[in-house]
Amino acid sequence: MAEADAATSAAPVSGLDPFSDEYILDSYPQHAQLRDAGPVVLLEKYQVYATGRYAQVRAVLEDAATYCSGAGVGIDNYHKVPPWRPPSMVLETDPPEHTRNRAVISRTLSPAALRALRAGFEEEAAMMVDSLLARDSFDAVKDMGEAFPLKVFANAIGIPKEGRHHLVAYGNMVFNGMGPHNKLYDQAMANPDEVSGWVWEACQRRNLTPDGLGIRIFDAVDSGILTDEEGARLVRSFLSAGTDTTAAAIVNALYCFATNPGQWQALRERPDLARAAFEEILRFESPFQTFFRTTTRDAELAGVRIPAGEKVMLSLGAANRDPRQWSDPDRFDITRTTTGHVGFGGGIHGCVGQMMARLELEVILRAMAARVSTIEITGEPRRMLHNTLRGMEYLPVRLRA
Ligand code: OVM
Repeated sequence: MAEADAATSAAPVSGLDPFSDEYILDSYPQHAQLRDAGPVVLLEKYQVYATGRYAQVRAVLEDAATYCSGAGVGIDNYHKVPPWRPPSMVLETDPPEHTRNRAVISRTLSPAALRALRAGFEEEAAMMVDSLLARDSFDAVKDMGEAFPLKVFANAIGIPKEGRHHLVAYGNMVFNGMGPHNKLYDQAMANPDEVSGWVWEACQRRNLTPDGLGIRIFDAVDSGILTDEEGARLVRSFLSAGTDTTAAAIVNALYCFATNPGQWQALRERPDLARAAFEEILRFESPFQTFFRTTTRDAELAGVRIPAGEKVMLSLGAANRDPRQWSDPDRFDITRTTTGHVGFGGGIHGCVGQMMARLELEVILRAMAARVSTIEITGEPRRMLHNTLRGMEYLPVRLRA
């Protein structure tokens, strides 16, 4: 099915640069250009293929045999450029290793394990919102987006309390590191040894609390499935994937509701919509905007030929607003059906931490819905310039009871 044949055509060439300041600061018109340029295009500047259309993004996600992850999910092809860190054992692998490693992570994030975390998360969310209500205004990026996962998620994994700010810097390296070697890449990689060193220490068995999720990974070491080094590297996946993504989601949630006050009132009236609201936030302002796959063989996507060994960029952000898939895609509506959004990716690599992310966002949205009547932006927000994540660098907010 993925074989190329004579009926296929070459990809149209596009001059768009998804990693430029202009694209990042004004993404939605640029996403439309990417989608309208064709189902698959060749990005001239980087000589990689790209799609922003929902149907093609979905098709690539669902065909891991043709579109692999083992050559990295950033723009660099690890078969040609050495990875900047030892590759992730789950994000940057293919079956059968991927299947085995993902199962180890998956077991630690069981429904029972997540249920056990809920009450503590609720308590922290209530305390956080109460203290923010007492302030005239605050920075939603630092005081909410980063503060919440650095406390509750890091506690849940069971890593040391000292130095957790390194997790934000590390996430910046991981996610900016998926983009081209531009100024954003270089800024993120400014202090690699200190940051990576701290994270690697935090992943070691001796530094994990006995009641956290991180130490459970080492059960697979004890049963001989993984080596000690592999155990630490799987714990590293929690820390890589679970901080900056969630932080961006929290900030984007605040931004969506501050700019759509009617939707905030709708959530206050029906706090049971909190989980649905989070899915719409992921669709509407997807924290994880782009990642890549690499073709394992000559492929054909919507009639366009993609040779073997090529990088294909998936714009999740563009797919989540593709008018070919969604009606009125640029409207933020917490009551819409969001089934099938690709904010968590999809296929065999679909976010393994999604139930954790949902738990964190649900408790925050519920804590706010119970206490906050209005969410106001009090100054000039600054969008985060970032190769992969969509979020804010600064978002001054006032909450009123
Ligand atoms: C990992 C990893 C890193 C970043 C993201 C991610 C979205 C996973 O190290 O496994 O999933």
